Amino acid sequence: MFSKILIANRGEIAMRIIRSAKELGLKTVAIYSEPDRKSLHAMLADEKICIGPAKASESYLNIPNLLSAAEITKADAIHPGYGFLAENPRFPEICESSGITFIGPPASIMRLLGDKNRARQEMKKAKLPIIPGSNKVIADIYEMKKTAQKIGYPVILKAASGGGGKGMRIVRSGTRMEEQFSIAQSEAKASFGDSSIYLEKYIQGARHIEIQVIRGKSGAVLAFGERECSIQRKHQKLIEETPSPFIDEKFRRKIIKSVEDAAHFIGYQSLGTFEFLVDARKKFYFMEANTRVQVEHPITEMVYGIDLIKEQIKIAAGEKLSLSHDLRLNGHSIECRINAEDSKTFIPSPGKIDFLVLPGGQGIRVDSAAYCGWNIPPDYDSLVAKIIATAPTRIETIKKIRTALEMTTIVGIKTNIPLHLNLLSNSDFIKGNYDIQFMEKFLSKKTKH
Ligand code: MV4
Repeated sequence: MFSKILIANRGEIAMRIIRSAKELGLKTVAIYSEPDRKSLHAMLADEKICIGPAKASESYLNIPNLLSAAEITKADAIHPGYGFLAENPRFPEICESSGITFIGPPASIMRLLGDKNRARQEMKKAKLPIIPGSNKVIADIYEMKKTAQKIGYPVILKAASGGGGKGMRIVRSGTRMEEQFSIAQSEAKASFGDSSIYLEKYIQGARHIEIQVIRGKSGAVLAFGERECSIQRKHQKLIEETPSPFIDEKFRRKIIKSVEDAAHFIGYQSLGTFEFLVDARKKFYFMEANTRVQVEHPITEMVYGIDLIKEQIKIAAGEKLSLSHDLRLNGHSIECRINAEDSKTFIPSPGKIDFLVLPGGQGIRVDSAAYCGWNIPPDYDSLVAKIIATAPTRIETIKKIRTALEMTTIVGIKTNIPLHLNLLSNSDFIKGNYDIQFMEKFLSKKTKH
């Protein structure tokens, strides 16, 4: 096992990693940017090092500074968290050449899954169902028209180096295709430095679910029940729940088995997530795989009674996966992402927290790095806290999380708690009757009145 790990991240996820590291008896090193000098993650780690100014490219994304910090503190492993460098294959490569263990998959796996079109082809070989589409990058408008006609409209253009919804364009008919194609190409070039575009059939009214998987170095693999992530706005998830109200035990067993087989096939290592679309006829299609720990990982931990970060650290150290297939899904769990933003306009609301009461009690978990007096810097994402409720049934969980949100008090900044309370009282949400278009419809209804 390692003796000291450096956390190449900030905020709630840095806190989350410190907690598991401490439970494993490991020393922790926090890195922080200038505006994060008084951040909780820097205060609670055993050691801390300032790695640069506010600008992420000069601090949290600065690989030479991160590696110097690891060398100075003699850390033997680095945990990247999510965002920042978590899915940049250069990072594990450079860690490895410096003799520091990267807590995550090897660079080769990151490269494979980072190329969304390559990942598609590979998953097809691994027998996962993929969405009908082009089997390679689209060379020109002629090829795009031909492929679109073959699979039928609507189609969706995706950036090969994209992911997370950035640079996607839905094309509903064959008109103005030249324009759509060139916009998609230039957006992809601007966002990812790669203009490669591929095409898929657009699945309407789908649900977005994902499967957590973990695979050790010796090949032991374990996948978990789905997280339902369809409640999102502009590709930012707002509420996640597990199990999905849309999915039954038979379907669950099948998709879990498919992911375990696929993870095996590609020789996956570490913790990862496979994203799927599920259409109205309950057919599932692989979309992409993420090679990091995700924001919403706690709901899986709650219903399975496990600690995913501890397992991720242990297998990175070469230990055997200690989890086994007799884990049982227990109850229901919902996460609300509390952001520092206006509940109606979504405009970010950084600033000082003047008063703070976070909820607690049986079945309530709060993952946060916020404290009374903390000044949320405007430089990073607006996540203030994740409030997670767990109870035996879905309806009890909804009631529990509503109560928790009502008892939360955050003064000084605006938050999206009012929006969450509205969503959690919506009759379609309560019925489990929603898909990826839900938020758009929900928000347009509210502004009409
Ligand atoms: C799709 C899709 C429908 N059909 N692909 C979004 C995130 C990225 N992983 C891929 N995403 C999607 N891919 C096909 N062929 C729907 C989504 C999607 C989505 C699209 C528009 C608006 C919101 C969305 C939310 C989740 C998924």
